[in-house]
Amino acid sequence: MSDNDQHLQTVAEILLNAQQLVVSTGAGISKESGIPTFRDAHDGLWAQYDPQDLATPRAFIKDPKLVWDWYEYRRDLMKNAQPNAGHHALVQMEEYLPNMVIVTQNIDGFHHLAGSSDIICLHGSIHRNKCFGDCQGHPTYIDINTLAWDKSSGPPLCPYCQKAYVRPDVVWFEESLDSALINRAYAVSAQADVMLVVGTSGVVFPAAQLPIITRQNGGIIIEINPNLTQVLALAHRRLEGPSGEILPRILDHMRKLKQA
Ligand code: BV8
Repeated sequence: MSDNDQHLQTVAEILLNAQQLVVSTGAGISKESGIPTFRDAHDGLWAQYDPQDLATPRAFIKDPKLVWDWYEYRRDLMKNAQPNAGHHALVQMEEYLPNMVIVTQNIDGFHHLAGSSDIICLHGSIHRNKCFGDCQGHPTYIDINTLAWDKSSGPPLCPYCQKAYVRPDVVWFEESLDSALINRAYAVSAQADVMLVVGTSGVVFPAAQLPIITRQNGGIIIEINPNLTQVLALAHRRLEGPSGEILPRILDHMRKLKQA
């Protein structure tokens, strides 16, 4: 068995012994679905912008069309993409583990699409839209497919208040996360005896706090990433490479260990 295989088998053993596994995922797990990561240089028009300058309320107020078109471009990418072998491996791992929660920073909905059972989506969903003015007295989410507007002008007006624009139901920088979601993420991270950190640069808070919490409570941190990240200092073990390859190989070892 190669070193690498030995390492994967050891990780598989650690996961099989986990009483509470948390899998914290970032944009990297969707890279092999063809979705650029948050900090990849986007193609064409978007290569000139820093996503961090577009994903804020101020950017939307300043130029609603620019921000809206950026999300329409990303929605298009995601509409034509599918979960990859990494997402599917996480679904199949569930049958070997008593408790497994996925906490994702991603807004693409791929963990749901793949069939994972317990997912905390910290930053919302690009597939949902709501009123920027947060007007009340009606369902929160607005189905833009039911609206008629000049799409070349940018976002539609909220059909309820007719004052504010419709915006994506995602958490922008300088916006607070849903307290129930982040509090549950903190709680499961504190209880986790193992956390698998997959495809995140680990720079955005409060998501980046989760492996710190697990480690502070004595949990084991295992990172999967082709590159070095802020998570490195926290990781007890690191598997270098694309998650779409590594996660299915870990699953294979889990299966073999269970059959032995
Ligand atoms: C908050 C949704 C309280 C939108 C996102 C000053 C003022 C205000 C706030 C702050 C401030 N300074 C700091 C903050 C806090 C701020 C923050 O953390 N900033 C950072 C930049 C320092 N956080 C916030 O603002 C949060 N809210 O703090 O509220 C508050 C309230 C009011 C005022 C003050 C504070 C909200 C953060 C959420 C922002 N929304 N997304 C959208 O997507 O459009 S963040 C977005 O970026 C993602 O969701 C994700 O969280 C992050 C990107 O990170 P990654 O997923 O890690 O992606 P990245 O591209 O960085 O890395 C990809 C990785 O994949 C790489 O490591 C790569 O090597 C790897 N990879 C590549 N290929 C593969 C792979 N891995 C595996 N397999 C492969 N094949």
